[in-house]
Amino acid sequence: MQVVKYVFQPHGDKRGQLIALEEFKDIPFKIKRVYYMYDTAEGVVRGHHAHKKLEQILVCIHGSCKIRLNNGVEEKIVPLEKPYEGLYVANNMWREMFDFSKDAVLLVFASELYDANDYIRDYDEFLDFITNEGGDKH
Ligand code: T46
Repeated sequence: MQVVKYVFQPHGDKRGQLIALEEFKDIPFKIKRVYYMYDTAEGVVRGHHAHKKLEQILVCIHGSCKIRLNNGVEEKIVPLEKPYEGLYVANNMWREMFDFSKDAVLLVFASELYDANDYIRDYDEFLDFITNEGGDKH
């Protein structure tokens, strides 16, 4: 399983850093939605689902967290701790977010609007989906 991490180019000067992200240039899809999570309680694990269609880029713009990715065959844990790194999470990928630092802000760029029907929340159903419905394994 290939983990795709983008390293964004900061426009730094003596005032500090600035990162600008444009769709199809820095983010590999049209950005239809942006959301972020913060104030995550200690020990919390979020996610526990896959998406049928949605693609995303996750950036921990403050603090740190870890992302567990599972494509139904392999699993990888990816630490996110730099505001200039973005993790690409494809469709058909089980994800969990955990080990949030107290100050973590996890920003997400999404290729689709929110659609509750795009979620697969049961792991066995996810395995069936990628096996039977042609979900490609990344
Ligand atoms: C994902 C991971 C990385 C909305 O109303 N609109 C939205 O755009 C989103 C993302 C969520 N919500 C509502 C739905 C729930 O009532 O916010 C609540 C929390 O969402 P959820 O439990 O799905 O959050 P996570 O952290 O488990 O998952 C989220 C995204 O939903 C998901 O697409 O890939 O972050």
